[in-house]
Amino acid sequence: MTFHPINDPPINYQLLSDKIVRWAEQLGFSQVGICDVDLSKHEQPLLDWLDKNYHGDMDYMNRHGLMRARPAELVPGSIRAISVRLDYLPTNAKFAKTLQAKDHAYISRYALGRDYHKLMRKRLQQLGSKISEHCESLNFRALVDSAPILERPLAEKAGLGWVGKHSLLLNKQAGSWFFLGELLVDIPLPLTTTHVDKSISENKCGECVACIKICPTQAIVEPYVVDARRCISYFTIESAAPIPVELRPLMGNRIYGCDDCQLVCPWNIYAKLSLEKDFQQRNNLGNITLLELFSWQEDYFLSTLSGSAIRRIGYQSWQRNIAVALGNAPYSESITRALNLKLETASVFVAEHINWALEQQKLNKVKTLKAGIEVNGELNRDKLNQKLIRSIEKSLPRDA
Ligand code: B12
Ligand code: SF4
Ligand code: SF4
Repeated sequence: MTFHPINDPPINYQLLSDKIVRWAEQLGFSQVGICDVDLSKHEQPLLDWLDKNYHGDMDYMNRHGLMRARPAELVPGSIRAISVRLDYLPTNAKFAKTLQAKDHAYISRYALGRDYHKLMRKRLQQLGSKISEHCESLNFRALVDSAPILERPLAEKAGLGWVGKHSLLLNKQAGSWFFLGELLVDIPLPLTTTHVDKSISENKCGECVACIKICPTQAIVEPYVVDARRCISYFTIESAAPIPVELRPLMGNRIYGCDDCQLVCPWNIYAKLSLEKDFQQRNNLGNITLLELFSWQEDYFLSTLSGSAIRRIGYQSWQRNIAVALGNAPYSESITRALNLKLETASVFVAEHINWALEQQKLNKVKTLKAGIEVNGELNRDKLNQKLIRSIEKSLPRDA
């Protein structure tokens, strides 16, 4: 128990901490934990990652330097992080079905519904306000994704799971289909990791390397380390640059993010479906053809995707991604027609990707005429994709 100056009643932090866990659950978070903010052991790995330029053109990763590993520099006075996770897997994810249908768009399942940032930040703010009612002197800041802070190491410290070899946080009871967020606070809450089952944050990857092997672009360059520049999630979402030509065929039909390394992970057998209405698919985005999406005009793109995270990449990147996926689709006259039509109005940036796609379509046509002929290592790519699809159908039948 800690005693505050003269007129303030003493605050029982243990009791407060128990209440925080309850409030967080009432707010809909899947799990909550509390940790200190010492991430010093992550400073060197972070510097190494930046030194190797693995962040590509995500300048914001470099801008704040070591602040990412020093939450108390980001929000002076912070001594604890209340770390939360929120399951996002929608019902009827249809992973295998969509990856199999090459004329359909594969959109990362976290992005089929509403943008998670707003929802989570609002709830974290509510949690902070609730704590303030019981602790007037509290200073807090709610963070979700965008702030320069290492969220996975914090969540691991708070007992929400362990960092897997794909670098994502995994949880024994919930797999990895969840978002992370945190509230930095300046009160000495007791650490939850001292009384929760420590085995939760113990690394349980063992000898498994399934995620490293299945990654279509070999972006997991060593266990726990992702070279973002090779990650489909990076070049379809984060980067506004042209997609490197050698990586285009490897994208397949993935037009926004990628879930492959999580799809082969055995721990996702235990993943829970999200209870959030906001994370269920909207606008039929989980089952839509590439051609339909390619026909969207900019104003339609902006209005239809209002409230979705996808909108933030902008119309140019959106068209860039779909053009590449159309190039990867089996030859069809309607595809070449649509690509040629769009060429008339496309920007120079998008036109370059459309021209690439038209060339690919030509090659794909030859391939259909001479069955079995290989285009740009396609047989190997197909084998990997088929392996992934079989693994999903076998291990994740509910979500296949
Ligand atoms: C930049 C970023 C990306 C980049 C870079 C990814 C990366 N691996 O760093 C790109 C665009 C590629 C990306 C992709 C995705 N992202 Co992202 N991303 C981030 C962001 C903003 C920062 C991550 C970061 O700091 N990276 C820098 C590296 C150095 O940090 P780190 O990976 O945490 O590294 C630490 C550990 O790996 C550890 N470590 C290093 N070596 C070793 C060795 C051992 C033995 C051990 C135990 C640990 C260890 O130390 C490192 C340094 O501290 C976070 C949000 C945030 N603020 O944290 C979301 C975040 C990590 N992303 C998230 C998601 C969902 C994704 C995608 C799944 C989205 C998608 N479906 O397309 C993919 C997954 C790709 C993948 N396998 O990582 C979630 C992850 C949730 C979870 N369950 O873990 C986060 C936390 C966002 C959120 N708020 O929910 N992302
Ligand atoms: S998200 Fe896809 S591209 Fe990125 S590391 Fe995972 S499997 Fe590889
Ligand atoms: S696929 Fe295997 S190695 Fe990769 S994160 Fe999952 S358990 Fe760990």
